[in-house]
Parts: sequence; C-alpha cells; structure tokens
Amino acid sequence: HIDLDRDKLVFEEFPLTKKAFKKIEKIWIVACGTSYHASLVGKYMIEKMALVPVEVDLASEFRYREPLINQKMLLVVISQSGETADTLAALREGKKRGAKTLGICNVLGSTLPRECDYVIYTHAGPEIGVASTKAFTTQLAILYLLSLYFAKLNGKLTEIRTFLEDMLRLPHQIEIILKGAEVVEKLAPQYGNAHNFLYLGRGIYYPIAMEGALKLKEISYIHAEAYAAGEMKHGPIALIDENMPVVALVPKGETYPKMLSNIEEVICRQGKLIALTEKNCKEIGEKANEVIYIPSSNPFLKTILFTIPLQLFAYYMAVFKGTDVDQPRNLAKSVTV
Ligand code: F1P
Repeated sequence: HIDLDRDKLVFEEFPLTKKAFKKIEKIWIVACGTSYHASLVGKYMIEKMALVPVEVDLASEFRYREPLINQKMLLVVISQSGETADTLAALREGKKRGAKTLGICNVLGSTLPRECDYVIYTHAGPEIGVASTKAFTTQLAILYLLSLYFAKLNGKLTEIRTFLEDMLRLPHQIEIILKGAEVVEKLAPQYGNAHNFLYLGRGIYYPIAMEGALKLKEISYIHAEAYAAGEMKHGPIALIDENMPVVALVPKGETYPKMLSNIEEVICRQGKLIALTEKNCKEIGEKANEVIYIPSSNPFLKTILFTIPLQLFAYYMAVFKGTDVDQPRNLAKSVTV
C-alpha cells in the first residue's frame, strides 16, 4: 500500500518493525531462471538503498553449497509459479536452518506462499506464455519497493515520496515503449537468421542482459549469451565478427563511458550493434547499427523499461522464425521435478 501524502509504504503481508529489521544480519535470495535474474537486480537495489548485505543463489545450486544461513538471516524466495521444485527445496533448506522466509510469488494458493513465513504477491495476473515476462517486471517492481521499505526501516532514506512518484510514472513510460514497438519489430527480418547473439550490460543492467538473452533462447531458439561488459576482453571478444550481433544496454549514468568503449570494441571488429539507450546519448545513435531509445527514469526503475524492448525483440524474432511463442518446445511453465 502506497500513501504518497504521508510518504508511507506498507507491506501488509510483511509487517516488519525497525527492531525486527535491525536483527537481520543478511538477506539471502534464491530463485531459478527468470526469477533468478530478478534476484540479482534485487541484490543491487537492496544493498545500494538499504545498505544490508545480500547474497544470491540459484535455487538449483543452493543444496550443493552448504549455505551458511541461520536464524539471523532473511531468506527471500522468488518464483512466478510458486511450484518450482528446486526453489521449494531451497526454501525448505533455509527453514531447516532457522532463517525467516519471505516469498515473492505470482500464483495465489501455490506451494511457495503456503510454506513461507511471509508472502508478497506480484499480482501480475496469469501468464499465458511459458516464458516469464510480466512476472519478471513485476518482480523487479516488488524488489524496488522492498528496497525502499528496508532503506526506510534502516534509517537510510527518510523521504521516499520522489521514488514512489517515479514508480507511478512507469505505466505511462511502458506505454510509450509499446507504442513504438515497430522499431523493434523491423529488426526481426534483419537479424532473424543470425545463429548467435551476445548481450552486454554492466552493474544492475548485467542481469537485465541475462534476462534478454534467456528470452531469445527460450522462444526463438537462437543461441544468446549475456556477459558483464567488463568481461568482454576476458574471452568473448574473440567471438566478435560481422556474424555476431551484439545487444548492448547503455543507460546514462556511471556505466556509460565504459559501455561506450565496449561499443567501440565491437564496432571495430565489424560486429553488428543493437544499442538500447536514452534520448540524449547522441554518440550511441551515431555509432550503433540500430538504436532503441528508452524513456529516462530513476536508475533502478529504468531496468524495468530496458526489459520491455528485449522481451519484444525475442517475441518478434520468434514470430519471424515461426516458433510457438507461448508454448516453446521442451519448456514447462512450472518445473516441478
Ligand atoms: C522459473 C522458470 C521461468 C522460466 C520457465 C521455467 O519459474 O525458470 O523463469 O521462464 O517458465 O521456470 P518460476 O520459479 O519463476 O515459476
């Protein structure tokens, strides 16, 4: 519940007092697939805003790593379906070790919310397709609100009104992106025959690049890999040539100059560059083969806006290739085994 007039944010399902929050030494987030990518974004947001250490694990790996989790920690478990077997196993492991558990889930009445101490629903509505889309963006929105909530409890943010106002602008900004979808659509015939894609992002945009690459793989069956852009020179740069399109996420802000030099590295090796950036980033417009402009917003919330064209790109590529967008081969909506 958001009350702008009183500068208040209340999670009715997750009532935490300042005293209870102070006792939490560490937050641990576990999830699989798309929900794991949201978890990585969550780590950035919570650590930066609330100054609480956050650890993220793939739920499918959690059981193999003897996690040092205990009753002084909060385990946040994220799952669209609430039925992913590995995620539920990680939840049970955390509970066994005494951690308090918070589920972030989309499906009411699923197993995850029944087994967690607290639950926050994403309220994204039913997802028709197998590949998570609106579940991801709503997970990011919840994690953003959670970061603000923790920051306020921790005394790191006194006024959250401006953050919330930025958030309330999101639906309109998303509509602007959707109205301009033909910019993305026209890329499909140009790039639809490529066999490999590289996605690059830095900082909080690295997991967004991971999610973009996953969507392309899931629904269009094109191989795509995401790299933290700073890792390019540690290997993937060897792959760059005219047959390797690169999707680069270039928001304004601290990562911009470094991303610009990554872009130059791609261009001078004849790589085809599709850049997602913001309006007044002129250099990108001049250098990239294709540019998709994203409306400006708060640095954390922009991740949601950058996600939409990546989802659209995977969608139009799948349509171009004639694959079944809603029911991709070999994939299940809930991975219950
Ligand atoms: C996790 C997930 C999805 C993916 C596919 C298989 O699901 O990996 O991200 O798109 O549907 O499962 P969940 O735990 O978020 O329901």
